[in-house]
Amino acid sequence: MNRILSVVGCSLALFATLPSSAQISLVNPVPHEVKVTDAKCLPLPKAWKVVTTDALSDCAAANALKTNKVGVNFSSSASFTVTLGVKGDKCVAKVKNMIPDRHEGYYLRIDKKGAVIAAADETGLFWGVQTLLASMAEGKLQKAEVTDWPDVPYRGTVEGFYGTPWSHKARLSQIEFYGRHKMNVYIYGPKDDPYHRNQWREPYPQDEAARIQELNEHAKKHGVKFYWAIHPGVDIKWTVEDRDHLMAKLEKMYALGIRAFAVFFDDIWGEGAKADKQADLLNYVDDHFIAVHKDVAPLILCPTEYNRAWADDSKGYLRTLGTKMNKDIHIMWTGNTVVHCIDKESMEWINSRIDRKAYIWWNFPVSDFVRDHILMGPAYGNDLDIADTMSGFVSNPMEHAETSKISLYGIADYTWNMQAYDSQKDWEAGLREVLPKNYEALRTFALYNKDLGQNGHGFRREEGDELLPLAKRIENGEAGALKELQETCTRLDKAVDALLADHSNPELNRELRPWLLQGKNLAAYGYDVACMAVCLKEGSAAVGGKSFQALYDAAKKKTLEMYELENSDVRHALQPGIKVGTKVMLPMLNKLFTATVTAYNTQNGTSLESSADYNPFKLTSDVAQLALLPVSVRGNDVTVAPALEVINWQKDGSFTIEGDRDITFAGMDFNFGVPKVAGKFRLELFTNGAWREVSLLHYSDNDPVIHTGNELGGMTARKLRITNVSGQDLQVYFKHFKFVKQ
Ligand code: LOG
Repeated sequence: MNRILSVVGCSLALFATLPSSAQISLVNPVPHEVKVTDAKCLPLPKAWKVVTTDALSDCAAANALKTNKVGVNFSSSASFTVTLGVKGDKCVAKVKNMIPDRHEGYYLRIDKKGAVIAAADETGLFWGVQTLLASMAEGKLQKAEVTDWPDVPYRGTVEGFYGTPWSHKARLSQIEFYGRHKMNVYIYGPKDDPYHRNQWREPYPQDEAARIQELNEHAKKHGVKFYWAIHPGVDIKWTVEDRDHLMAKLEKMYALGIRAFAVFFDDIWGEGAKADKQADLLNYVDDHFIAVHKDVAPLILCPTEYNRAWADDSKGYLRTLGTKMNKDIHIMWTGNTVVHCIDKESMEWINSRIDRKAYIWWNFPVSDFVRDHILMGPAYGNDLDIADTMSGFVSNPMEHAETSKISLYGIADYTWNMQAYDSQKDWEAGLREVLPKNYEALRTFALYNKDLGQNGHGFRREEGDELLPLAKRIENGEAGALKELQETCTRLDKAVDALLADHSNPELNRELRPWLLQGKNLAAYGYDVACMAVCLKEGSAAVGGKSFQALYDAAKKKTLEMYELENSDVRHALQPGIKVGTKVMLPMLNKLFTATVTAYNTQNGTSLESSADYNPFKLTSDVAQLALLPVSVRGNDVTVAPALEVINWQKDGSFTIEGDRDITFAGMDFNFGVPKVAGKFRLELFTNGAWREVSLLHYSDNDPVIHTGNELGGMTARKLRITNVSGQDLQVYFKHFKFVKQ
């Protein structure tokens, strides 16, 4: 009996309840229209052959079938045929009316004898093959018809973060992952590749050029377009000479085979930030490079005012780009602020100014401004009815490439089929994809690694909501709550052990390691605190063989170990710490610790220290962008994490760092990214009840590093303060700030 289950319009929730469509539900992104033509699955064919045109015989789609990982051999004598064709090809003439009239659209029919994939273009054909292969991942053949297309024309990532650029191996793996999940864009623009930004005029050394060439070739095989981005704004002069430098560099990249380009002007100010000059340059490149070569994708610009908070309508930067710059050039946009979710109203706002559909640069899961966190949560929060308002949507991921795949999995789905997007379901599936062997453990650990913590961009994520009822029950002293807390900690501890021991995805293991070690500390601390509370509540002399005092000592030791781990070599040099579970779990434990110790002190007349937090340095500032920067310590070095964007440091604005005890200074240096600014700031130390000024200087006229006068060495003070005394609002960077204790 042939049962026809028609599921049109991508309702995956419905799918999930239908075991018969289980194979198609393995496909990510969710296809738009699916008709399961037989509930029963068949075994996979042992072999298949490809029927196609000469022109397509060596295309990416055909090759993906040949090199498939689902275990089907490729043989010209196989009876199972996969027919591939694009619009107009004879071999798919019979189904030509089924091809969706959309870029990259495809129609796929799978039946007993074979599969037919008919697509609008070659990329669509590749996506059709991906759907076929994904549906076969569990070794079963599901008879079905799929009609599918992407909602957003350009989907993928921009490697656009500060910090260690991805390794070559990581990039190869990313590109393969994008292809599998129908993302068609990878924009190469790591801030810390010198040939992208600081030395943009210079050509790549040979070995690096060869790697870029390999990435580009690899991308072609995976349905992905490799965009190379240049970032000339820091020091560009609007001269013919510099324009020619830029053109020469692009030509060099063209010669390597690159056929897609972007020009970035983010995070700069001054001369490079002028809209009319940027528009002139981009138009020149468009007319004399893109148009001449004919086989190059439309240009992409990342503007200087790339978010609404920075856009000054009265100066008209965006409107100048909108009117002056050729309409085929895309303009990137991060939303209402640097890090923000995207909504309809803000899309209308920007589109009306730039006179085209904005190309979204979504700053998630990027963590370069909160390097103490690793972001393993779902990709949620963007409106689901804005597909038609944008030309592209790319995510800026973390420097932790493998871990980023958890949220990229969802972003692929969101951009392909927005209305059907279910971030939670995709989160689960994404976790499963990166670590199938230990998915449960990864999920447990990820629950504590979703939020970014306090940050200058004010972007926060849900974390630990599932713990809130428990927190309430603990507060109310309800029966069983402490036991549940112990179990929660044990679960976290076991998950961490399982992940530390799992090397099935070595990159993931390497990236997560600092946070896993911290997760282990957190679990141990939580368990001790729970036992302390049990001990107090039950009035027992000991819990688990340990007295209250012993448990207290153990918990205190753990907080110190957490702090030490944060400041050890496990962490990356620029990373301010290693944070896990900071939104709900740690505050809940700290609160319980303090309450328990306070009650114990009252009962027993003791005076055990009841505060849980351990951080010897505190930073305060009335400069908004500095106020939330974390301070970290390694050995004698005390460092404030750098800020990445331009800092608007108002007149008389200052920041202060205060220690929990006196600090004896050995030295200090800092870098505000520009020379000749030492005289515009005043450094003071608070010593013997008064502020004392310390002189500041540069060693030379073009040295951006600010050094302190000799009088600093040996001075002892509780706090230091730096103030903008120039009498004007200043724009500077906050690249580096460090002092050294004796
Ligand atoms: C940078 C980007 C960085 C991100 C998050 C854009 C367009 N530029 O503030 O390189 O990764 O924010 O820190 C940015 O977002 N500047």
